[in-house]
Amino acid sequence: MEGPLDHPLNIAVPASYNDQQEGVNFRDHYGFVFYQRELEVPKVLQEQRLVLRFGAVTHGAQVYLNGHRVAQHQGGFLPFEVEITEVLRPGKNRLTVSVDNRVSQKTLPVGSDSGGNMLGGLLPEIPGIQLPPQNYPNFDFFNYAGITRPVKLYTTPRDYIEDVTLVSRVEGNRAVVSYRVDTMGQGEVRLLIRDEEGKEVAQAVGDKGEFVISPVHLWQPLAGYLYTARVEFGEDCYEQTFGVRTVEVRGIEFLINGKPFYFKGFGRHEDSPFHGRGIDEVLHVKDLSLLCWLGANSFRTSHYPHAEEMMELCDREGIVVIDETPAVGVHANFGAMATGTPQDTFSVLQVKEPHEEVIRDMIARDKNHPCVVLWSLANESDTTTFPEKSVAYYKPLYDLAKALDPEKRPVTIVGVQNEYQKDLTLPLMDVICLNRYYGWYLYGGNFDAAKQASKMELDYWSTLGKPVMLTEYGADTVAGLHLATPTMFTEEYQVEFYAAVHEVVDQYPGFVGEQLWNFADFATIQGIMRVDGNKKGIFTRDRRPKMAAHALRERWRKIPNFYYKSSKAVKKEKLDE
Ligand code: BDP
Repeated sequence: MEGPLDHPLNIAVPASYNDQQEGVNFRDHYGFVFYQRELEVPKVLQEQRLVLRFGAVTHGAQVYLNGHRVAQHQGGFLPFEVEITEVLRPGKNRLTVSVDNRVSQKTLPVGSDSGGNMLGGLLPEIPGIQLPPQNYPNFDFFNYAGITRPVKLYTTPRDYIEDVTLVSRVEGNRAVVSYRVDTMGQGEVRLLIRDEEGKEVAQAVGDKGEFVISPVHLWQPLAGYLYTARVEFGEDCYEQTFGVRTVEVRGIEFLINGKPFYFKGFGRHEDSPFHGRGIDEVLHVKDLSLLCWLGANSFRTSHYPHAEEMMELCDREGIVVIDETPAVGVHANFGAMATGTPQDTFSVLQVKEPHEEVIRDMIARDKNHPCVVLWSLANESDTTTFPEKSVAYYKPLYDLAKALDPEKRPVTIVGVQNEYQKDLTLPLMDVICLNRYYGWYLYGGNFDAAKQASKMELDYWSTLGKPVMLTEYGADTVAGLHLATPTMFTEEYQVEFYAAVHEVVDQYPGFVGEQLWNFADFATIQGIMRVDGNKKGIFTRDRRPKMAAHALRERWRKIPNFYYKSSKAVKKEKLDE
């Protein structure tokens, strides 16, 4: 780790490396890669505390400075940092980062290095042929890897601000905001609160306490409004934005600012040509622009926490976000791990510790974002093979999320298509989130059957008296493939598929949202189930709308953000006229 790399290739950071060079061995490389660069810090900064921060390295990272390991981190979608003040040498330093893309039965997301491929099944051995070591993701997105989010070197004084937490409650037309500032060293904490126009609206002194904003301008869906808390501590200073809004589940309603909200949107992947899963801020802006064009109001960060730059943008734009952990593939009877014999997912997989850690880190990173209204503990976990074991696994995680979130937002788990009557885990959650493929994986081509099956399911879930929503439903659609009679994979079929689902869900008062699968086509592992990736996007991978995008736009622009399902919707619409 001390010397320069042999035969290095030029790779751009931040980005996934997989699509930056040609060759199967490069794209499908399995195991470690090494990044290296020189680092020199100007003398003027050397009096400060120097911190090296990685937005995300997928999935495992070891960081070396001049050959000494200074940090290691497992988990590919959340930040980590290390203070390098003491180890940095004057002049040039060599920074090396090893990146490990392997996923296993002990990692999140879950993978297998011995089983079959998620979409292709087990490979029989061929005498004399060495099958390349390969990683089998237990999830349906390409296992992009690398230093995927920005690497930053920042400075603070020796006594510094470590963390800021702000939680507000609304009382009439004012907000009471309780705050906490964690610091290292000696000094007094002072806060100055400004509104979006830069006008001072409150002040506070001390490391914890309350301040009042009166009158308050609420953060609203599609009308984000941010206050800025300027925190001063000795010579250190940090500006933390926050919004004032409330979130609550009451009976069958999901309330934002006390009003029943209706989710319109999709699951979104961080995925684009060339960048892979690497950050692309142009795409962030473009995707939110398309979201607004559609008349949508929300998305889920499927299936991992998205870049914090995106979360900040959502705060500004008022986009409502379901924030999801990378717990995808926690299912030993599905995909790469399916053997045919029912296995106990929660003893086959050893992911409890990483799961707790990722919930802790996600909430620590995202707690101050007003855009986040719901935490998703996992996507499509095995909740029904051994229902009690699933409860024993997820109930403590639910409690952990509640305990860690200073705002106590609602918590959910996104449920897989299964024998839902057996499921004991979903009913424990605040919102029932369902991924359902009636009309695609089940009853494909038969909308009557699909509608009937959906109705039976929604009848069942309605008895719980909790809000229910779809977090996935969709049909693979090849852009440009048309037929007058809708057939699977054509654009016409995708349009009819959504129309059929909507006809059903519109009948249920406790149905609080539709997030389809997926916003855009995305890359997956190769296999007979995928034609150049997953094609369930309503946009192509380069963000061209399919017919369904226009149809959804027609629908969503007519659905109000609030009161869609209550009688008040009628009154509200009349008022708007
Ligand atoms: C669901 C998964 C999602 C897949 C989708 C599909 O949550 O990651 O991409 O199905 O099959 O099972 O398209």
